[in-house]
Amino acid sequence: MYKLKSFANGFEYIEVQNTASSAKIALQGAHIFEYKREREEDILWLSQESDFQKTKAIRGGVPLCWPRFGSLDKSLPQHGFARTMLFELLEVKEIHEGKTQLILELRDTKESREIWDFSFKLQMKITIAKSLTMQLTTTNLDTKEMFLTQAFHTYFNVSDISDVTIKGLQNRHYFDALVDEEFTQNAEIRFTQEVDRVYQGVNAAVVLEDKRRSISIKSSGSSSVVVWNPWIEKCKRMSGMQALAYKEFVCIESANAFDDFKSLKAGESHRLETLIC
Ligand code: TA6
Repeated sequence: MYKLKSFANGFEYIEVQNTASSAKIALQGAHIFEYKREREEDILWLSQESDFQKTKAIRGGVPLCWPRFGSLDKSLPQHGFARTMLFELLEVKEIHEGKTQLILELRDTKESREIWDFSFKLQMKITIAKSLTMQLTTTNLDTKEMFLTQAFHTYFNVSDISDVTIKGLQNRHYFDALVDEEFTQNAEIRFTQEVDRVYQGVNAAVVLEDKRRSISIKSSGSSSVVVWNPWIEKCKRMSGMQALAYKEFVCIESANAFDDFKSLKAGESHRLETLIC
């Protein structure tokens, strides 16, 4: 079952409910801001300060960073512009009683071409079931080559950040954005301070272990993973975040970032895919 709904201010979203799971997806940014499996707490964290204002990025859920991850490209907003643009809902298919698939699409507009002079098609295919599958396909409809970095900037709901362990990134090199230096990850990741790292050469599932559950994040079309928690001081400076919110989430972001960028010739496509289960 699915319904197209809107908040009092006209902000539109799709509500999906099936026998295995439920979800809410904003048309703006094709932004999944709720995903729950039957009889479980939300897998995704959503800030209590989220007020769903048009053209303002939602804090939490799965923001799409596209056509840039990060803020290295000063000609574009941090994490690009897709997360604040209105996608078109092309299709909702109820594959079976426990699996619903949605396809949303964004095309270049006069506004997008003013800040990023490319014709493109960006398609987000979301499968809501006992697992959550996200497929973001970029097609270069322009005549010139397209440089692309991107990420599913997924905010995972956790019982307490101090009880979290992230496995699967041992022995991977990472760029530490806090000190602009490269390191190698030796042990499993625990949190006792701000963490903002881009792991490279990732080709296996990353596992988020929390007191109440273990979640696997497996990607294709990507070999970089971002791990971020703002910790105490940065959390206080973040927009749309309460002072103690850092305790409630960790971001594990399947990406094409840094050395894992993509270059698409005219007519070429690239798909970033992530399975959360
Ligand atoms: O993915 C980590 C990061 O780049 C952090 O440095 C922090 O800026 C976070 O994204 C949130 O960015 P946003 O633009 O959503 O406030």
